[in-house]
Amino acid sequence: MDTIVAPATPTGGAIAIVRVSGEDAFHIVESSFKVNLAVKDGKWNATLKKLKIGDEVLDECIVLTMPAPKSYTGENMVEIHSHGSSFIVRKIVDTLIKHGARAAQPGEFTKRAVLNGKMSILQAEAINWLIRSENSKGWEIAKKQLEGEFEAVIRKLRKGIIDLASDMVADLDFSDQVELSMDYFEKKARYVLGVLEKIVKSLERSVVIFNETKVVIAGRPNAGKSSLMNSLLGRDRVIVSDIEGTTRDFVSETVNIGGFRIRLVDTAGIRLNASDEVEREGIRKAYREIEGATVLLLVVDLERGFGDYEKNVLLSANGEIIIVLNKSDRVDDSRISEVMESVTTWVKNEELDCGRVNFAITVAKDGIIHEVVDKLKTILKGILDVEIPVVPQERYLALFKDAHKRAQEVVDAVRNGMLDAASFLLEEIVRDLEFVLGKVDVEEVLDEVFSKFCIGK
Ligand SMILES: Nc1nc2c(ncn2[C@@H]2O[C@H](COP(=O)(O)OP(=O)(O)OP(=O)(O)O)[C@@H](O)[C@H]2O)c(=O)[nH]1
Ligand SMILES: [Mg+2]
Repeated sequence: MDTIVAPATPTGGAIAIVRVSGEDAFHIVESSFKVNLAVKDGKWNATLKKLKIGDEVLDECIVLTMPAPKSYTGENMVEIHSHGSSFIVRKIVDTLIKHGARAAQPGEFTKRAVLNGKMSILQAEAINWLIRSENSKGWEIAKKQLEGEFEAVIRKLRKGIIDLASDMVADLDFSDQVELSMDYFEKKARYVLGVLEKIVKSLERSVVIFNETKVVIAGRPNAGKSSLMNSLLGRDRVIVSDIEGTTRDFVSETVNIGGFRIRLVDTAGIRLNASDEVEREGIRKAYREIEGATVLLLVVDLERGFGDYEKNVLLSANGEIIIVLNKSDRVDDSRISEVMESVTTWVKNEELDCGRVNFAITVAKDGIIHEVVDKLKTILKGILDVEIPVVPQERYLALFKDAHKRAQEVVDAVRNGMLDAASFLLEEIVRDLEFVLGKVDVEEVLDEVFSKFCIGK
């Protein structure tokens, strides 16, 4: 394979590292800079060397040699630690290329590590997210996947499914000697469903942990959305007025709540009979924000109560919900109970997930919003509770949702005594898991995964 080279550090640091990997790595470095690396078989070696281009010393560098197979890629590798000048780095890379190395593609070092059996595809993906992790939870998830925890879950699940499918086939083939009951099959199928459910849930949370958490404020015009936004930000960011439809487009700001970086979005008031096109467009955008919210703050004006506006919004929400009962200074306690009661009754009738609906009583205009902040913190803490450590790699997201749906179909099929259909579905799930493990369509997986890496990794 070619010998590849790339800077592994961003510009602007005190030290820069250039990586070289490939069979000829040592030789190319030696001839490029007129040095003798004195590589010892099987041993890493770090020496301080004056790197020369022609007769001139370019820089004094630490040169680290790592002979195959004891290196990151599994090939002969050299790391050159120079001073962090972009000029020096460019000179080093250019000179190596002149002497036979090739510029590396994004992720090519890690791709080689996978191809040389130094790590699995799941570990390689974990590394990419480890680099991107910005908080302790993200770091923990990526590190655990790197250590193989997620892979172990998948392998165990795969084995369980294969055993179950073969029991089903045996039952179909030797039905006169049936020994296994339908209860047995249903119990096993439910186990598969349960694990996939945990994975899907963990993935959803992982997406939030590695990205910004979006908290969207919605509600009818004049409910006090912008007042709530300003109070949460601690400053007057959005115009507040008693004219309905004051906020026409959505306004968004980043805040830190309970250690979480949050994108807070104030939307245009949902008015079903919006008077003009500008406001209607604002409302369409508001609905898109509502659908994509991790947490929805639905502001209800206690004087006006819970009506069709609010119901429409709730039906569009996919995340957690806090019903913000605002303008509590204008009503008495019995009114508050009445509105809460009507929300609860409606939620029950619609069979919305009650666990997602919380209440907070506020006076947004005076900044009395601690109940919202407390509920928000509790919900965000819950999001941190990820049972299975899995990074939010795009190729898993849809795949595990599909697999989960299939597992539900397996349970249904077993209940209807259709073991042939169930075993067929189980085989499909096994194929999905093998795709995740990189056992099938390897090239396709590698290309997708490594195109998203940075150069030098
Ligand atoms: N009494 C009382 N008035 C409030 C409260 N919160 C907001 N208001 C008032 O209600 C009016 C509307 O407030 P906004 O925050 O602009 O409402 P909005 O939901 O953003 O309205 P649009 O942008 O038009 O959709 C303003 O006059 C606020 O001062 C509250 O808790 N109590
Ligand atoms: Mg507003």
